[in-house]
Amino acid sequence: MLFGRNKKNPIKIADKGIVKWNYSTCGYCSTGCAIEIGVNEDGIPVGARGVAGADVNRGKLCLKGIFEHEIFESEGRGKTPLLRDNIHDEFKEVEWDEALSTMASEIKRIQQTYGRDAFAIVSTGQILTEGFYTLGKLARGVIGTNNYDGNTTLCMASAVSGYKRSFGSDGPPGCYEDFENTDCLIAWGSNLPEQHPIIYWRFKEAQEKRKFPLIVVDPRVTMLAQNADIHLPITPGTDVVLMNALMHVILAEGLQDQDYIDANTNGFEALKAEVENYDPMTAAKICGIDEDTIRNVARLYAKADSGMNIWTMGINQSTHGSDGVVGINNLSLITGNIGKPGGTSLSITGQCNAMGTREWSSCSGLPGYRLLENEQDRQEIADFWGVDPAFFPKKRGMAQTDIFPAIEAGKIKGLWLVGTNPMTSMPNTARIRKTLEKLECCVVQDSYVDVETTPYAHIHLPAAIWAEKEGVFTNTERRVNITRKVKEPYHNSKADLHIFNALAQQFEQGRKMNFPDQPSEVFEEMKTLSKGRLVDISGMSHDLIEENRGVQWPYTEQQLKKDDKPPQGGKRLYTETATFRFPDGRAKLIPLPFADNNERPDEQFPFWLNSGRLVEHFHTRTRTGKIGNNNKYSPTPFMEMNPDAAADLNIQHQSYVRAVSRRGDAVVMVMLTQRVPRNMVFIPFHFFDCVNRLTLGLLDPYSRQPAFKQAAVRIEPINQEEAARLNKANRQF
Ligand SMILES: Nc1nc2c(c(=O)[nH]1)N[C@H]1C(S)=C(S)[C@@H](COP(=O)(O)OP(=O)(O)OC[C@H]3O[C@@H](n4cnc5c(=O)[nH]c(N)nc54)[C@H](O)[C@@H]3O)O[C@H]1N2
Ligand SMILES: Nc1nc2c(c(=O)[nH]1)N[C@H]1C(S)=C(S)[C@@H](COP(=O)(O)OP(=O)(O)OC[C@H]3O[C@@H](n4cnc5c(=O)[nH]c(N)nc54)[C@H](O)[C@@H]3O)O[C@H]1N2
Ligand code: SF4
Ligand SMILES: [Mo]
Repeated sequence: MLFGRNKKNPIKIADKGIVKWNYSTCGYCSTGCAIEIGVNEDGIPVGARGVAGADVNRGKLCLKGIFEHEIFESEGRGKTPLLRDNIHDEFKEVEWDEALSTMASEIKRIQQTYGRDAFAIVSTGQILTEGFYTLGKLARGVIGTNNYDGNTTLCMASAVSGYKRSFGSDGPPGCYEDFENTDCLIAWGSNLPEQHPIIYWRFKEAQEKRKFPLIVVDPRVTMLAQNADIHLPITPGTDVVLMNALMHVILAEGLQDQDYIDANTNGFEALKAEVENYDPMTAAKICGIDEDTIRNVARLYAKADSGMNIWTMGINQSTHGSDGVVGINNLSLITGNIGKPGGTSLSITGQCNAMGTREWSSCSGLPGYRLLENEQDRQEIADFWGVDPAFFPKKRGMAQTDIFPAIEAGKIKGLWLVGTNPMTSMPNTARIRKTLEKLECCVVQDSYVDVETTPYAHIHLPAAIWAEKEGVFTNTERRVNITRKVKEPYHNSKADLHIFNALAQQFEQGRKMNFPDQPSEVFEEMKTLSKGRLVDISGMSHDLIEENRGVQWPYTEQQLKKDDKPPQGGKRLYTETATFRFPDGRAKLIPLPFADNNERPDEQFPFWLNSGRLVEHFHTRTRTGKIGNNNKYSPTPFMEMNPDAAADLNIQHQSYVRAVSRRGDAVVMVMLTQRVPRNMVFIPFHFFDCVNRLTLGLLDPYSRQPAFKQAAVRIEPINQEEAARLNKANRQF
């Protein structure tokens, strides 16, 4: 019966001696896969596997999750706190008490000399929510600086700002299950197969079962575009024009859902008047998509019973980032596609806990989506924490992208970087380098000591990584999932939560307040503060979350009492009529006139510079650069270039070139591919001293997010030996 069995040579999986599997949530992207880490009898993590019963990933993991157990002992981890007076001195190894008391006295000195806001904090989207909440309490209630923000300004700020402008609050209204219900999907500047492989799998499986069209808007032929029914290779930075043109057609042909508009929105007439200016013929000249295609897509989307829009960095990282999000929301609202199965406007988030920081870190406000500008919100939090409400600023301070220029201008003298690496991730590296050199005190709190900001640090605080600690993350679909502690922190590193608590004890006000060290106790505080808010998690507990492999918010105490098993958290927001977060419950339709304000290619710099990501790497490679099975796919900085453009310049495949912008230059290996059009090059941003030496990073006026995706460069052939030598320095593995 088992015919040919011996010929097949089945794969044998080596026995790794795993004695226990620990439940966790992947610490890379915002998909939020449930993952189990296997430890051997010595307690060493030796394997990883997806959790079958988890709704998000149903047993699957991508290339990064599969090797995630290798990060605990990876190269370059920080072992013990480091301290020095001057960035040109050697570091000395110190104990935590000395590092934190020095840090606290530096904060006090800087604040007393230059004012409270002269000490800034830039945090991340990658620590556990309990850590975020505690850092917020420390920053807002104890240190009291208003210049406190996160790297989410490089990432999700436009989505947050667009949701607030349209719906009155942040909070993505849809979920992954919408793929199983939609009749038409438009993906704007989002490359799911590489950046959210398991969300992609959820979409693909849904589409295989029930055919529906996929429309991809991206100037590059990404992996997702290769799968599209219609690919719209848009002129960079002009999505708002395409959105207006789609709405023009929808309204001109009466394809809108007028009943929904009348019952749920304000501003329809003003929107209508604006989109009248964007007939497809005029729009085509700006956005590069022909008239017929614009009309076809508008009809396909508006006539579908339910239509879904998703987007990621192709929209957010633009000078029209916030407007792009509002434009997508406008499209969804006029077709009645919010809060219904398969009809939504879903921002695909980025980092594993980009949502957690938005909800709980107090970065741009106060916990639980509360606002510094709202007196009642300030009073509630002040009472709960035991702080004088007058201590809180009355409006939010600087965003990350304004903090760096303020250092340059001498207004900010001290900076604490928590889990972010601006030397590689911010635009215009040369400027960031000079900026960091100006600081009187720079603290780097990172799981790695070889991160590119360490050379500018006076204090390095080694943080425990991911599953060396316990707590929750929130994913793209508002699902809160838990990471249990798999092992003790590496050497003398400490959990971020512990570091924040210990620093709080260095301040008189911090000693008066409650700073619990147990993540479950911190979670209880968050639950209490969430009651009655949009982000209500009062029905959840760490154990309930683990049992159910994640629970979506809102999940209230009342829902818990109903004893529904498994707990049904909030799949969708705004499911009832006029329940948006403005006083009258109506969403806003906002007209979006287009202003062409990007750096564009010209004679001197003839190529668009596009940048983004690869499936095997995560961001600045502090982690994936050390994992052989990830790094081997792309150890060398490279650039996608169109073969016709390369032929014009006599550039060969796999040769090195210099890419030059008005800011600087970068040496990269050429990869010839039709993925990019003739007037564009694409460089992944994972490499140090590479694409961000070139980027300009003009800011969106609402969100302050940089336009990483649009700049102009020229390409020059160079000496190959010299280039190869330069590039060796960038190889981490
Ligand atoms: N493997 C891996 N996965 C990740 C990450 C990672 O580093 N590695 N990072 C995570 C994070 S934090 C984030 S934010 C997400 C990002 O996820 P994505 O946004 O999907 O990834 P990117 O490659 O940055 O950009 C997506 C696309 O935007 C396109 N684009 C450029 N300009 C425009 C434009 O003007 N209009 C439109 N419509 N599109 C444009 C680019 O061509 C690119 O293909 O990925 C998350 N997942
Ligand atoms: N050109 C260009 N630039 C970009 C982008 C682009 O598309 N193009 N994308 C932007 C986007 S969307 C993002 S999100 C940013 C990302 O930019 P960054 O946030 O600067 O990049 P990461 O490498 O993720 O940095 C996270 C740091 O946290 C550390 N870390 C990991 N786990 C922990 C932990 O548990 N605790 C602590 N304390 N530290 C930890 C890591 O070692 C790493 O140094 O880059 C932005 N920059
Ligand atoms: S898709 Fe994202 S969350 Fe899932 S395993 Fe991959 S990196 Fe982790
Ligand atoms: Mo991001």
